[in-house]
Amino acid sequence: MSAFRVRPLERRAARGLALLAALTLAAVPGLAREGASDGVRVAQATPAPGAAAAGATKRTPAPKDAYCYIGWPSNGETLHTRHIKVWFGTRNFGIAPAGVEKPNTGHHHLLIDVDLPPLDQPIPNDKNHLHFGNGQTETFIDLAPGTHTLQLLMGDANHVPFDPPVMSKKITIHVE
Ligand SMILES: [Cu+2]
Repeated sequence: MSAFRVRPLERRAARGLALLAALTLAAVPGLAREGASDGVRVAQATPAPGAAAAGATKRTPAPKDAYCYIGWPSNGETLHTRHIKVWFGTRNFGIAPAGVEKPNTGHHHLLIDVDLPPLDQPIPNDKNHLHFGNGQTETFIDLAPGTHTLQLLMGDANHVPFDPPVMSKKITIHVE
């Protein structure tokens, strides 16, 4: 009587597994795109037991006047190289490695060609979201010719953006 009754059992099972896989990926932000991990600086840290108890979405407070900026390249710059140095600046805020909980400090994340991720979850860890968990303030990235966007977003010890977010303006660059 039902259409499901006549469908072969193994096909239904396969559909069920595919659905389960899709749901699992959807439930873990960042994991779905984690296949391409080139340039990833640190592994996504598992939240500390304390943080887990308080909820994975806990955000660390930050001063309202704290922000980041991209010191190089400049917004609108045309670059004649695909190997690009990027340096990060911070105002009214300090740098600490990932995993270190110290008030008013965090580590940089460079967002390449993406909008801001959800601010109440750990920042994804993939080729569009680079983590600088050792406290680095500069890097080199390789970009294909064309127009690209760059933005900095500071993350706390657990890679979660601050409240309010400590971030830079999104800049646009042209690579030739
Ligand atoms: Cu991070």
